[in-house]
Amino acid sequence: MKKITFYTNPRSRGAIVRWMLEECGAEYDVVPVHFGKEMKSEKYLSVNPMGKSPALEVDGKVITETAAILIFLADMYPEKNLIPPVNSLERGEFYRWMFFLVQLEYAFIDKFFDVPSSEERRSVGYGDYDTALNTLTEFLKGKKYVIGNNFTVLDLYFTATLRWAIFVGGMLPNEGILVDYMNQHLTREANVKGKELDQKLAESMGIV
Ligand SMILES: N[C@@H](CCC(=O)N[C@@H](CS)C(=O)NCC(=O)O)C(=O)O
Repeated sequence: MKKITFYTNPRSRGAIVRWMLEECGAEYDVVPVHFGKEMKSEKYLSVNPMGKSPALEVDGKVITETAAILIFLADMYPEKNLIPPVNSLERGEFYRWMFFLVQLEYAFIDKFFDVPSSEERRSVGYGDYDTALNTLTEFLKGKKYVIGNNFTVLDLYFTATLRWAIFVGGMLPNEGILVDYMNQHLTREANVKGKELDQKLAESMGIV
């Protein structure tokens, strides 16, 4: 069995990885990392030179970037059926929406910090905020899952990102197609357990 060490701050994108670790039924150690000094310390920079959370160490190899960690874990636990098989057409669709989401994440952050969409920004991968959001909304209309007929890591990542955009970012209305989609997955046992574990970790770190 591989040794997994999860470096996280429970108030970071680490919460998404936590959900995934629980979804996979993984066994892992947790190393809490505070924002600020500790995250930029020599010790943590030797794990993630970006000084950011989350990071996952698996048998001594470090993986950073939430999307990469999620895909890696989905492949590591094939029996959980959280990613379409390599070489299937669904795997192509999977990549499409995974890369779409990674860019949509920037659209949300730009919107949150009020970075203007303009002509000069037309080489930005996500296009413009409204088009990206409308594309997603149209795509998810009447759907429970992004791909096929079962929950995959894409649903986990989309749901967690939408949760952030709605509840933290306050940038989407708390109703409609995206919310209906999100609510179907938020109640998953692994998410509920992950949230509980993160809450306990936050308390032990003195984070309110
Ligand atoms: N591309 C990275 C982004 C990681 C990231 O920006 N994490 C934030 C918290 S959500 C962070 O650790 N910020 C602390 C800092 O930059 O000092 C990912 O997808 O994991």
